[in-house]
Amino acid sequence: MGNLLSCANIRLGTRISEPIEKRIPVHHKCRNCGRKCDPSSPSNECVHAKYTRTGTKEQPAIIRSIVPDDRVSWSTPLDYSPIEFTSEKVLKSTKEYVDRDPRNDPNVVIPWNQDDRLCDRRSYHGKYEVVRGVPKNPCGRTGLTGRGHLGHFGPNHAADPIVTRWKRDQNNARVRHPTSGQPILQFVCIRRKDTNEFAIPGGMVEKKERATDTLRREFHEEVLNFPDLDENERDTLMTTIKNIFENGGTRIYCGYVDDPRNTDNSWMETTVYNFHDEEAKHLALINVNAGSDATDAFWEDLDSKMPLFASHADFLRRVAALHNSHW
Ligand code: RP5
Repeated sequence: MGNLLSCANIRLGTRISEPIEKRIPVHHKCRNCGRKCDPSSPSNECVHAKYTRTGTKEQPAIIRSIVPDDRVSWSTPLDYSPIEFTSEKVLKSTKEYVDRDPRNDPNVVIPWNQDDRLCDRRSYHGKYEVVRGVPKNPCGRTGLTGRGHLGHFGPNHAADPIVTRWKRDQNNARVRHPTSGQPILQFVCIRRKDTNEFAIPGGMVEKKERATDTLRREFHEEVLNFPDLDENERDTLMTTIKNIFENGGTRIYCGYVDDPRNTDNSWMETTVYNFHDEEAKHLALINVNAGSDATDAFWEDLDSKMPLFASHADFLRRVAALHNSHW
């Protein structure tokens, strides 16, 4: 696979050298901006104030401390009292892959900024600082310290496969958008079980896994669920998908994600690839079905108006630009 990827001019693990401010326009969904921007909340607070997956029966609500837009950067002064929060699930986990807190145990030594083969702790944005024993979010304040629901301090790596095809009419002609006049792309979309939001079927890179393998595994787990197919049919489908995922794809983005789980000490980074079926010969023919982490899976038109989880709208915008499609 390495050869094929290099033929397509794709180098995995490439570090992004541009300044973060240029690459990341948002640090928004993991922050309480302090303005009254949640129309659905009776208390009129910021839509992202409540930490994700809290405020449930199992987990009382955690509200992030306020970080105004112009106080996100660590270099701007702020009278700052972030809330410390790590979920019970993370704290009690005995999995080898989930970090223990070095602040509570001097025997815990974590190889920051390194890939120790079990876990890649490098950031796509260069070396991060480690302050009082834990990493400091390179994009600034989030109003929350600890790990929240994330297993690692520092970067938690994910991979996002964007599978696309052209929207076509009964005569197989590309459908154009009535306003923009540009052809419409469709992508494989899921509805996430945890937040109920629309999303790309991505997921966490598991221990010792390469991000490129995560792309296929997650696509498989989240959208390919065919209880009605016999073993042969399923094998044929799996072989087709395996070939396409191994034969390249276009790298769209790698770096920080504006994920609602980010904290001052733990954050999401991802590798995004686009697998496009230009002629509707393989991936475009697949009927997708929700798998383990999704309540629904379907082909959806790319459109800037669609609300999506984390930075997924930004990734789709990049795909639309790549194919000159409607956005
Ligand atoms: C996002 O979280 C990434 O872009 C990826 O889609 C996702 C991975 O987390 P899980 O879906 O495994 O929760 O930041």
